[in-house]
Amino acid sequence: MILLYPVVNQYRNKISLNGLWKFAIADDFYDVTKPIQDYRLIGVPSSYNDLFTEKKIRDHVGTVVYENTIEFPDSTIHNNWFLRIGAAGNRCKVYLDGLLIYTHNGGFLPIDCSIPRKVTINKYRLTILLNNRLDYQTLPIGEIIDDKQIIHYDFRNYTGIHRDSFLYSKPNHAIEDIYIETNVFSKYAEVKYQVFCENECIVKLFDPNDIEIGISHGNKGMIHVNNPKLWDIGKGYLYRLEVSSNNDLYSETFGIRTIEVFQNKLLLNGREVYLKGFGMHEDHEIIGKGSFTALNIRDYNLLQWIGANSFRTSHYPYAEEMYELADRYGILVINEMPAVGLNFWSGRTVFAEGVVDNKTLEVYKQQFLELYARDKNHPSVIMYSLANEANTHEAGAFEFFNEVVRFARSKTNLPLMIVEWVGAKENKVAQLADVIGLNRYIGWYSDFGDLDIVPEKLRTSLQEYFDTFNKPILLSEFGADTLAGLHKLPSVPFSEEFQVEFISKYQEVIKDLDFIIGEHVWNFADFDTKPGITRVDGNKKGVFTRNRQPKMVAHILREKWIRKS
Ligand code: GCB
Repeated sequence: MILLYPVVNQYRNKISLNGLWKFAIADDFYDVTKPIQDYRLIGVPSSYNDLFTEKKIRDHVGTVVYENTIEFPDSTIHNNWFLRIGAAGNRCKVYLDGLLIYTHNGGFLPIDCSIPRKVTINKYRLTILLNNRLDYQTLPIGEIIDDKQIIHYDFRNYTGIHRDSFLYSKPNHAIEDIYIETNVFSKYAEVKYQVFCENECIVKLFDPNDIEIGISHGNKGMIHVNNPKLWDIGKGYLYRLEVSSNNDLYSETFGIRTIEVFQNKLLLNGREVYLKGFGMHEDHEIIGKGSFTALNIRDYNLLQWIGANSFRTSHYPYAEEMYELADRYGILVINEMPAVGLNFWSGRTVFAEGVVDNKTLEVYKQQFLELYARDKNHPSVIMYSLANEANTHEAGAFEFFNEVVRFARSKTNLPLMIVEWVGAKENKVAQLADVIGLNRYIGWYSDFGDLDIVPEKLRTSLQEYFDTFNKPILLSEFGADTLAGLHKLPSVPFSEEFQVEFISKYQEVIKDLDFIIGEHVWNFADFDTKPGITRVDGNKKGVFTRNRQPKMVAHILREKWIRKS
């Protein structure tokens, strides 16, 4: 699995495919051999759902088609060209002049495939079929019942070409992949690397000021760094390995830092760190899950303003650019797999043959491989979250998660977290994780509106987890739906005052519990969901509005979090 990000240099090129495409709702018998008929214009990147005015497009379940013409400059006839789409949901088939060249399952990880070219032709019809159906062999999982898509999680099943898309080229015998591992000692660090390339490479190391500080010959080696500048919260010190062969060049940035879980604490560079931040979503008006740098920058500026040091990519891997920004801003990222919806919120069993079973597990492993391949060198990624609110009290859950943890552990040394909703006593899997994520909504989904009950119930539920599993706990979700601008004195649920009281109550409880390694408020911003009687225009638990403006609680959090840094 190779997913180095496309770059331009003297040996490599890329051509953006962002912008106008042709689009149509299709069916499963769509004829790709003919150019698209009756199409509409569409913008990439973006979800398609909220761009048009018809419900039948917004709510379409099944296949849609995107089409574009691609053309290569004459001078590049001998290069090897590839297609890279940051993400397109959910299942994807890529055709070139009507011929299938690639299929991909997974709406949150890159589509990356080589473009077979004919010497005499330089212009091709690129057709992308996307199928947004979710079933037991997709992540998130879903069910189709009576032709209706049923999802068991709380965000929109937005569909489209969501992230930046390129054609990019690599030379023959290219530098295919670079693995970097750092070890920190008291006065120096070791930078170990492995390059995957058929040719012999030279590796140069540059410090955060871009000054060359080391060189090594060979595809596997180590470079010493004296007095390294450690990557840290708010200090996005990035080193750069410049790898070159006789016909290729690739620069990979990385940070020097350590992460470990030790005696129920999370340590960054040997120092205890308390996580302050949010579960987030990729979600905006109009563009849905489309990723845009300017909007991402706004989110990072708000994270900095409020004094957050971390976030969880709930409930799926985000666009690559988000991790690049996190590296630079010095923000800690908990990278979550799209394993959400593994819960029917009823008595029905999830972990069973024909439901979430070995086939689902294979899909999971493939997506974890892709996630790890894509994100392995980002210093901002400090932990992997393997699932959100699965039915971990079921007997079959143990077998599934045992294998998931074994597999993830065989790839990464980073701490592994599983985010839980069930109580400690019935949980069958929490002992497998290094960190337990707990989502708690006492005073909201239970004991609605009663904040007096929160201290005792919350403390008991957290303490029970710690006593049972002896693992550090991240309070990974807590929050209350809040209508921006609704003020009530005394407070009532949905008012801004209630959100302040709710969040403050939780903070008061956890401040005395030293096994709690952090607090992630649910959610960073309001976001859209499937329609439902508990959702008026989406989920309103945001500390910021969907338009990224602060609710009252944002100012309160800012005061506390900045003081606590
Ligand atoms: C949860 C889920 C999250 C929901 C949230 C809510 O426990 O993990 O996806 O959005 O609750 O607001 O209901």
